[in-house]
Amino acid sequence: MSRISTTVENSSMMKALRKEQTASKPVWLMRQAGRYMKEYRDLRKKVDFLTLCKSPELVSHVTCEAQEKIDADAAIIFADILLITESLGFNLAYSAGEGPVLTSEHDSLFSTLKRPSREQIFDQYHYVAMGIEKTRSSLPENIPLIGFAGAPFTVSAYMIEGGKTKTNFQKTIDLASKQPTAWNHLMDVLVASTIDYLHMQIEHGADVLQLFDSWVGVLTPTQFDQWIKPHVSAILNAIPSHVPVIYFGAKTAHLLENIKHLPCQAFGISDEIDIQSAWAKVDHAPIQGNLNPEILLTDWKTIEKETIKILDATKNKPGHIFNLGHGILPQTPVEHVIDLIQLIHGYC
Ligand code: 1CP
Repeated sequence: MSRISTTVENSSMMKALRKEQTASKPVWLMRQAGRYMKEYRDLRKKVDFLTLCKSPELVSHVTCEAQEKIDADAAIIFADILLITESLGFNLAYSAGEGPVLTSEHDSLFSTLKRPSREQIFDQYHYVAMGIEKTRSSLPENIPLIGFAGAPFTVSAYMIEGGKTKTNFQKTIDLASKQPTAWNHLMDVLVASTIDYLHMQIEHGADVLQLFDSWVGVLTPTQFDQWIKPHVSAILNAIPSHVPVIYFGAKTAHLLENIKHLPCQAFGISDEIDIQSAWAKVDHAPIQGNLNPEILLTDWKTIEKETIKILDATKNKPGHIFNLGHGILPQTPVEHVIDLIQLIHGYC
């Protein structure tokens, strides 16, 4: 049951993704539901992170609460890019200090890794499907719901390194460069399961998708073309054309001329490059970004100045969605986020 509502289609976010003029600039923020918000921290005192991700009622609550509180023009379903690894035989845990920790019985070449069937993905992630349905029915009709997945490189990095990298992705780069057969097998399994996972999200009400390739910026353009592009393209080509997809990676200024060839609707831009140059590098395709999240930790004058720089640089040019260059930092004052969005909406 795929769902396209005319109000969602006419929202500023969907219009920007089609490069149409909008009355005000659409804005949402990566990690807009999370630890910087008191309501979220209070809830997390009562439930652990994975239990929260697996409770459709709470997922819907957290997703909608954040969108409403900051007045964002889109909501992103509360989940995590690493949930998919549970269907690949990984034991996933989140520890307070260290972040995600992944363990499995797989050997170092992942030769025992098997592609889960489509039915298995739909069964195992039924909680994501239900979270999306509940969220879609609770959100205002004109607010698009963004579904998401991690891209194969970024997810594989956690599988190979066992969690947050301690070797600056060296183990992952070694596998890709020295064990091409194992790498391609790992990518094929991730591509197939990610396609099924995203199809499920579309069927249950996701209006837009974002593919998070957060750590791809550690690669060179040649490595990107060789190790990443075919697999990300396979995912993007499997998404029905009425669903726009945003591809995001941090610190990818040196890759934008390669990234622009991916078959997707829009590109996430991180903050190490000015938005005007980034836009030129992707031939003025729709973009999303790119305020440095650390700016939100400073004073209002600085926030205003840096925000207006981006607004001026993209003024009267359709196809820009305001966002941060990466996720909101947990120590961000929520008032700064609310004021930021008000400033963007009020800017003519
Ligand atoms: O303690 C807690 O409450 C858990 C913190 C947390 C949260 C709020 C984690 C653990 N994941 C999430 C939610 C989440 N993760 C969302 C939905 C919330 C929203 O955006 O509003 C999304 C889209 C993600 C995606 C995600 N998870 C990414 C890609 C985005 C990015 O920031 O680059 C990545 C890399 C992860 C892995 C992950 N999960 C959690 C943490 C702390 C991390 C990063 C670990 C690291 O630095 O390597």
